[in-house]
Amino acid sequence: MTARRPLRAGIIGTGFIGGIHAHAVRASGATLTRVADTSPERAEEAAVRLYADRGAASAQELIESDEVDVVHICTPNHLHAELAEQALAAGKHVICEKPLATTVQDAQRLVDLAAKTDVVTAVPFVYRYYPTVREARARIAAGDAGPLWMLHGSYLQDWLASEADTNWRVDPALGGASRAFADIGVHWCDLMEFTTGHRIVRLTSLMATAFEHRQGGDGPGGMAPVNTEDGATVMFETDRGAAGSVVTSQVSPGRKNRLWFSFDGRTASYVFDQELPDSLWVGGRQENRSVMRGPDTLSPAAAAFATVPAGHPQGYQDCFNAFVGDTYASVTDRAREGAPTFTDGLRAAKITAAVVESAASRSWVEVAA
Ligand code: SOE
Repeated sequence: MTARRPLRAGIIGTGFIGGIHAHAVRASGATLTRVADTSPERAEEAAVRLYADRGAASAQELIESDEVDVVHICTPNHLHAELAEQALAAGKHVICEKPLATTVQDAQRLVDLAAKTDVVTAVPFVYRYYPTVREARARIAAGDAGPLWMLHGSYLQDWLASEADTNWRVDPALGGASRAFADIGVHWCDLMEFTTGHRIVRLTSLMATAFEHRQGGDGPGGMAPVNTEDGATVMFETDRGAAGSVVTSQVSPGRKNRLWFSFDGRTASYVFDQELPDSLWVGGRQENRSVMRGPDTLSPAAAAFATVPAGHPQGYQDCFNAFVGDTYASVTDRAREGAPTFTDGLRAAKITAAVVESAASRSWVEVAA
């Protein structure tokens, strides 16, 4: 058997998330040949920091490079659609950070363009890769809980819990019309739809801000008005007749990255907590159980995602590595069931648009199919 040439990856945008992608590229056996940032100098600095072969002078140079097979887009949100379109036009496989696009129209255009090619597309809904999430999914698919009727949870963070905290995501021109929901609420909705098989058909939402101003503007005291939500609550109905709700917030002091769900059926409920991801809580009328992650505790579909021995924490970077590994396997081998694609990015854009519309109109809104 002859060894295959490793895939060659290029990463555009080398901040926090670009670094996570770089680790995942290497963990998946690929070579990081190029990185690009806002200037050639920053790209060269990032190439050293992220162990890339070299910096590209621009995003366009990276996309057109003969030494890049897969383009990872890790820039601020407003650049995603344009760069993804250029990468597709250049015949490259594309992993684009979420949101795939800041409008449904742009996300739809990307899905349509990708459908005309044979490249692989992906959006990092990486929480799908926790073995305990897969365990809940397997048990729900097997009907262990009976019909699910109540789907609820939250996704809470605190990295913006001070008016001194700011970020490009706060500015709608860079981040899009929604901030907290588009950044983290979409993860929860993706996880819910992926794990349960239910689809949100209509919803009503409320958006709120904890801070009217944050630092970093030209106003008095260097402050800028805040025009995106610090948090959103969403109540919804699904195509299979369940009710549900999710609270998302980036100003919940003490909550670092608490993506939590409870999916409740008549005979069991399944609870997952991203800050304690090595166990799945299974609620029952007579007794509750905590299923630990391990090769002999999970069903085969979930055990396949347990990459370190039981009792050794498996976390966020491991999920990212598994996601990138799955995406690369789709390039070299065959499409993997459960790997999130541009179609899932479009789905998130549709739900986000409905959340924004509902909050503005204070009414129930149908989610586009
Ligand atoms: C910031 O809120 C962030 O990095 C998100 O952008 C990621 O998608 C999430 O996984 C962790 O938090």
